[in-house]
Amino acid sequence: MVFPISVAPAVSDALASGVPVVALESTIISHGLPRPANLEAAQRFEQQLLDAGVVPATIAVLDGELKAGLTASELERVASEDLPKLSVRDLPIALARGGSGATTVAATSFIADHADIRVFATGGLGGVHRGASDSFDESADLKVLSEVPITVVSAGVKSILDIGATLERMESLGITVVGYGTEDFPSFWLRGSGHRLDWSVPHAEAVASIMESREELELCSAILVANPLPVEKQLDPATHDAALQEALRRADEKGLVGKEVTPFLLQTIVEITGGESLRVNLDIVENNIRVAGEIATAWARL
Ligand code: PSU
Ligand code: MN
Repeated sequence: MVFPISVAPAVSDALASGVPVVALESTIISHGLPRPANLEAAQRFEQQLLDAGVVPATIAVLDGELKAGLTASELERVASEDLPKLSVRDLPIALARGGSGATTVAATSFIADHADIRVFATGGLGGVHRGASDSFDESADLKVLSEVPITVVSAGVKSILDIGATLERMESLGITVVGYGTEDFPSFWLRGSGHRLDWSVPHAEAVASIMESREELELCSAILVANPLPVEKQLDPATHDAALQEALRRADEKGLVGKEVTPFLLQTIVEITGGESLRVNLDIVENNIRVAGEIATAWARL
């Protein structure tokens, strides 16, 4: 049986000829950013890579097909249709029904790996939620990153999560974590979290050599490049703390569970900060795409 994936010609040509490629996820477009700013942002993310000589591969499921690389009209669909959020466990259902959906970090990594794409830029990863010792709410992103040899650039994880527990789980799961020019694990809207990392790398070439070593060792776990925003671009810490407390309170009040939790918290924080968190969010993705582009370029050279 052939693996049911449709790789865009620009992406497969690039991979075949050693041109750098970076995967992008679609849940951030469909569930993480409000309309209509989301379409503009999705187009900008792709353009930013193209400007750096890197081929973008936005990943989604459309009409029962796993897609790596979208056409302009497919990207519009992802931004404008009400698509379900798909993790890896949802993919067989979407395929069997001929359905469509936006892919999380977990599902995007899985699909990117099958398309032979090695570098992936996102905003923030999923992780262990606060109160997980009772709720067991831990994102499938972590489990999948323990199984897929991809390099994902993220601004750490959001403070909606239990960051310490998330780092502990990444250690147990064998996910390699490096700070990009920092030893303080970023907390998405804020440059740091106070959680120290064991390793940091100074530039993209250093990440590419770690990727090479991972191959030599035949490890199939992910490398997480934790890339913080410059301090002058971070969200004001007082605004951040107040919005976070209020969002967690509202989620608790609603008794949310399962895959609704993360999008609800993210949306509520945008509301409470009057869009300020959104501006920071866009800067973060742009910053991660820049670094992912540099890593993919260094990797293509090796
Ligand atoms: N965290 C963020 N921004 C996001 C997400 C998480 O800071 O957009 C999205 C990503 O697609 C991630 C998913 O893979 O939510 C994780 O959801 P869950 O916690 O339900 O696994
Ligand atoms: Mn969850």
